[in-house]
Amino acid sequence: MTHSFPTGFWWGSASSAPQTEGNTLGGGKSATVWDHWFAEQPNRFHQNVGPQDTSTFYQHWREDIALLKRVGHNSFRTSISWARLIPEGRGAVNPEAVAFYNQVIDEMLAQGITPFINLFHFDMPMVMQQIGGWENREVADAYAEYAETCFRLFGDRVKHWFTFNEPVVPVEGGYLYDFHYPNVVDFKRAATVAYHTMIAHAQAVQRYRQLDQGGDIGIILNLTPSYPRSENPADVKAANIADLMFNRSFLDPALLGKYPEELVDLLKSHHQLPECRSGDRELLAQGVVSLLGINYYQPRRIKCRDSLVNPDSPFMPEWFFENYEMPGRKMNPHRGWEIYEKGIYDILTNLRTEYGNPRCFISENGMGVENEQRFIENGQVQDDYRIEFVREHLQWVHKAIQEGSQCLGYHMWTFIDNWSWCNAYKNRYGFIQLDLTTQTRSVKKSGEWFAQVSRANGF
Ligand code: BGP
Repeated sequence: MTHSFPTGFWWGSASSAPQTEGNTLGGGKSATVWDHWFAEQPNRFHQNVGPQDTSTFYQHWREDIALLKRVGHNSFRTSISWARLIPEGRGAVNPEAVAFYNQVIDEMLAQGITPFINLFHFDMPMVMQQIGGWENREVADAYAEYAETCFRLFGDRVKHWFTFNEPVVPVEGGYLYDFHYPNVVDFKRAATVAYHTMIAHAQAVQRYRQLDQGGDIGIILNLTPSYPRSENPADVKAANIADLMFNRSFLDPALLGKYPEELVDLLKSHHQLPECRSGDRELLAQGVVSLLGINYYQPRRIKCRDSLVNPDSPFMPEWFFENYEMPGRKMNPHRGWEIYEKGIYDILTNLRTEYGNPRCFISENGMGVENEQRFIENGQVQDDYRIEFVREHLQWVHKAIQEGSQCLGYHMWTFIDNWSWCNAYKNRYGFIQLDLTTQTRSVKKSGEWFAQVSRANGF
């Protein structure tokens, strides 16, 4: 074995409630923004497939957990659905939801799989969106109550909590680039949403610590390194602004308890700062996590703008940079994303040298493949491309650990092929193939390979 990992390394994968549970308006659950948007505009979703029947985990949780074990998981992340647990957003807890999540958590523990539980994966309850979603600071208070309810109900057994998954994505999707509800294009509103998300995060962290349950409270961020096209100062400056906007806007408050001054100054000079309250600085300082999840799929390459900005266009991050397509970049041709394995090492190294080497783990990494059925041979998806993808990323993770990174595990996106928002089932990511008509699950070649790697704790 050339790559062996530290004892106790977390091997597993990640998923989320809205992408796997199905039964989206059953079991006492109320609608999320996804249910609402799909009812309004089904055409926005790939092949008009909406959130209603996603992977049927609500019915098949017991056999799915058996499959987790089969593909070598010692840990697994999913999320709790706020709209299922507290259908009105605030107040009464839905007993059916409590029973469901208890069963799932207990069964995972019985199978020797450590549950990692995230509290919010893009799934704002519609009742909360109707009062403004994250633009309304009351929603942050409601979220903190919901978080505390989860800690009290499940915290005796769950010791790895996460407040948010990729909190920048609903900001980008819902308030800048039109790929999430409510399809707003307005930077100041986006900044408010981002800010209130971190206020909600800090309140949840504070409540978790008050309960003194002895576990980890973390956050999961998609850290996309910004590589400048060249060392030309104009390119470097542009890449730095992209880094501030998309990475450090969440990373700095999560790890340092405060926003980067450079980012604050930039927004201030363009009149885009959200409204702050006195006491916020102290509150944000309490939001420092004890565990950071890192989602990494692809790098971001940046160059300086070639053209002047139209001053009448809406203020956007792209006022300061352009995305750059590097000639000869390695591509995942089945998804259209660049593959740059070293990026995962650069993230871990940056955390070690610039952020005091926090406890962290890879919480998502993976390779989406469109029309993956074409790779079926003798009834099994022969996804050698995915095995190669994982192995090459793990080599860089291994190197970072050798150099001192406190990276504690590697979770793939994802376990079973699942529903992915507007892309629905277009790109498949699972260790386990899902037949959409019959809901049959079959282990892909990569699932078998991963089980071996996990059992050997290396490869
Ligand atoms: C990540 C999200 C996941 C998942 C994945 C795949 O950013 O955290 O929820 O959906 O992206 O994305 P896609 O299906 O668009 O390839």
